[in-house]
Amino acid sequence: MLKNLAMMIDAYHVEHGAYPPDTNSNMGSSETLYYYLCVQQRAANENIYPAFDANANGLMEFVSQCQRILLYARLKEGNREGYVLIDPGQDGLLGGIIDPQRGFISDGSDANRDGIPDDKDNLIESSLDPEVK
Ligand SMILES: [Ca+2]
Ligand SMILES: [Ca+2]
Ligand SMILES: [Ca+2]
Repeated sequence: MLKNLAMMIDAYHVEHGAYPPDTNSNMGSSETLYYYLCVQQRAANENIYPAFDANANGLMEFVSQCQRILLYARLKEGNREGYVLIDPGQDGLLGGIIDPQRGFISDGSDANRDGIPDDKDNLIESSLDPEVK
């Protein structure tokens, strides 16, 4: 479940005082997340969520049950920090953009022209810390 992965991100935040990076050299965001939660932490987090090298570049990434690559981004709004984690669903399409402050924003697009907005089947976990005074 996506929630399990979100819990791992929260645990990382508690331990490191920051959310896992969303970019690392030429890795995709899901590969970067896998790297920080699994590779760097040495197997302690294995089997929390399906991972597979779906784009065959030699680096593992978190993938949904239908083998779609997840998207992950850190958020920052003022002094509040957070993240958004997205399973693009069966269609594998995001149907919007990831705003670095507000997280996922639907654009209502229907790139696969099935009459259904592409973000309709997305699963999203998102968190933004309370304002630090
Ligand atoms: Ca990969
Ligand atoms: Ca979708
Ligand atoms: Ca669609």
